[in-house]
Amino acid sequence: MESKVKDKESLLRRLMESGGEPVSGQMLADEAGVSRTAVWKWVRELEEDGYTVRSIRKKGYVLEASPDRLSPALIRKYLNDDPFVSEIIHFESVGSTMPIAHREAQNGAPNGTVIVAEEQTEGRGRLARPWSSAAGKGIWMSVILKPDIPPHRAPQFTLITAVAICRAIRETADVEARIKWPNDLLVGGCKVTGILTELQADPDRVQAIIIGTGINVNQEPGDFPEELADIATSLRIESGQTVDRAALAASVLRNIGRYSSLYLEEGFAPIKALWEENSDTIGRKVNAVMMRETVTGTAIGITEEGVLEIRTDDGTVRGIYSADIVPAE
Ligand code: BTX
Repeated sequence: MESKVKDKESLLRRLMESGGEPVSGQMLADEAGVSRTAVWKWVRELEEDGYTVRSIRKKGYVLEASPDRLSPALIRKYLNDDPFVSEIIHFESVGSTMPIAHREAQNGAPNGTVIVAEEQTEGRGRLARPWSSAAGKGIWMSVILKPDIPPHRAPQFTLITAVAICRAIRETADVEARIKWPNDLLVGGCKVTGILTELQADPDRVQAIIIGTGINVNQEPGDFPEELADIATSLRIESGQTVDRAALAASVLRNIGRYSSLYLEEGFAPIKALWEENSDTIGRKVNAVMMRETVTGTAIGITEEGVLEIRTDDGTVRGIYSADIVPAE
């Protein structure tokens, strides 16, 4: 189905959908109910954004090249009518996409609203740790979900997202990422993705879950700050190839939609199975480092609540709700 032209973004989508065939300026103007000059102005704006649009006399406009950007039109092209995403809000540079998503959710943004930025200047992880979010190199994105569930089930969405991103990375970049409980994806022991789940809730009902995903995509080794050099990696470093960020973002969103629906229809069991299949933690001897104590033992699985179970040397099984997991040997 062709999208209706009404602004610069929808014009871009239409040019993308035409598959290299010229689209007549008059037709675009008629459809949008604006003058041909207004259409030409949108084209000029696209060129200022880095797109190459050729104007062929008597035939119309052709999109010849797109910049490496997470533009909503490009992500939508790859989403290919997938029903999950409702709106994509794109920024060049923000402090963090999280507070923007919180505000949008409070103001009534629907399930499937996405906030994405080329760069974050104050990206953050858990416990207010900084998250390095270099311009044009990764996917710095917050997704608003509004499932009808009680608040205690919200942490399961971190696990749903981890499974979704693993699959998206496999599909788009042909890289095998493993999940480190609860919220990191690793390749070769280095962190390629972090997930931050935040909640807006009444005592018995979730208002909104905000899922922040930070995926290192096209960084090269020297692009990471020194303190991350030994612990972070990117899909480009691992695969040796530049990865199309918009295609990956679309795949992440499609899979978050798919696994959220699976979870809401069938419960946590299928997610648990997928999570354990992709886990880097299960079966390993680990230290679970918490504020007040460290539990050492073998990680044996996760519960329905997403709690990590560790069997200690004396055979006791301990449930871990929140901790940093480090290898014990
Ligand atoms: P986390 O607390 O598990 O991880 C934060 C830690 O990860 C930092 O202390 C640092 O050691 C390391 N780190 C920082 N930046 C990177 C990076 N780019 N790659 C690998 N390791 C890094 C993880 O928290 C959750 C991160 C969520 C980020 C998303 S991006 C979109 C959204 N907006 C926002 O501000 N945060 C989320």
